[in-house]
Amino acid sequence: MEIGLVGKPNVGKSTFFSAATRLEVEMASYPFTTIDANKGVGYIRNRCPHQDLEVECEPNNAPCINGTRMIPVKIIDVAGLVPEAHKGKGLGNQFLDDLRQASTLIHIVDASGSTNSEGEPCGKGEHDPRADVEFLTKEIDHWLKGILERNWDKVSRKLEVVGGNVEHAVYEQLSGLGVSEAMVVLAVRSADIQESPKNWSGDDLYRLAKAIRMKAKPMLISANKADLAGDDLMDSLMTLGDDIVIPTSAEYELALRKASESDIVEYMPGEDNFKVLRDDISDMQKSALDKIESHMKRYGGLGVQQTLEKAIYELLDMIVVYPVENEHSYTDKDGRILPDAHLLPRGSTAEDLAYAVHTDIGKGFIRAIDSRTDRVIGRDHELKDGDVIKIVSK
Ligand SMILES: Nc1nc2c(ncn2[C@@H]2O[C@H](COP(=O)(O)OP(=O)(O)O)[C@@H](O)[C@H]2O)c(=O)[nH]1
Ligand SMILES: [Mg+2]
Repeated sequence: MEIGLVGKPNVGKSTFFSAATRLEVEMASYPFTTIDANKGVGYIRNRCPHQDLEVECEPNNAPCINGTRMIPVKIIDVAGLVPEAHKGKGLGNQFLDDLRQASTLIHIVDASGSTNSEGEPCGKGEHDPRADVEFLTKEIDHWLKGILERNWDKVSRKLEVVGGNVEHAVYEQLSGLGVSEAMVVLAVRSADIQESPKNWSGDDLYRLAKAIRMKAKPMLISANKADLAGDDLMDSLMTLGDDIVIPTSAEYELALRKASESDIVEYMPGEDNFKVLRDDISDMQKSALDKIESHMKRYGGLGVQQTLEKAIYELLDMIVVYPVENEHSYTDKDGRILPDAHLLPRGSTAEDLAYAVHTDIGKGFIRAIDSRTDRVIGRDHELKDGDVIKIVSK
């Protein structure tokens, strides 16, 4: 499961990526720290169960900072997208390749309107960032439509002659794009196409592509460079239809995380304040920090952390669950307390967790125990965020 950062060039994708993937923690090893030039690991916050259970945790896959677990999520800094990318313009194809892997997208726009539609700098407010939201979703829709269209004659003829399920046929066309068959079923229903598959028009396929994109690549908008944007620009973006829009300043977030690494400030990502730790900073540093502080107060934070968390907790509707081997000491087989955190879709059951931990544990599932209550739970028991679960398996 990966988060894709998308948008045209120069809006701050790489700055957002650097900020989000920088976390200073004292840990020997945690997974996939740096994967690739444009792939890394960001973190979403989750209350560590150690706070309620009154133990000290020994994190393995998700560091704990003062009672907050930082749950790793992969982030891809997707190549900048320009209009007509689906026709191969700009880095079109590279963009689309990166996009396959993403389960959710953060569309970064320059809220200050100082980047034109091709991604070149322009005077502040000269470009309307709302236009970018429209163009980007259209690009993705055209790309998906192109894939569907490629073999549609053959596929639809076969459906007519041999029979078969149209949703399954569509699903097969999109393999490798992170689209599940269940998503296709919902999308076909919502696209509400009247014709039989053989007669689907380009417009029908486009509507279907759009419906699939909305299910398979749910997106939220980071109104970046909020530090430059005036009130009018921010207001016009914030009321953009149904989309979730979060004011962000990737540049400030990056500056603050760097300052935290150099022990100039103490800052927990996502909070709306920080503490200056040194009194020997220069006037320039001081005034930069003052600006950041007043921006944070105004927007309730810098937005980078909030954006990641909304993508995972709201768009993807995930929960965090902590599996343990011993339900009384909350340890794994090596005696580590609350070592691992697992991200699972809401609705996941005790058995789903068992499979997420290991296929063999899933196969041998007997029952589970909710460590917080000491109650035995069955395989179909739905888990909730923050659960600490022991699985009994053959
Ligand atoms: N003022 C301001 N500038 C930013 C912000 N984020 C990025 N920038 C600047 O915008 C320019 C483009 O950023 P970059 O991350 O390379 O954009 P990308 O092409 O989308 O990856 C750089 O000069 C950044 O310093 C922000 O939040 N505020
Ligand atoms: Mg970049």
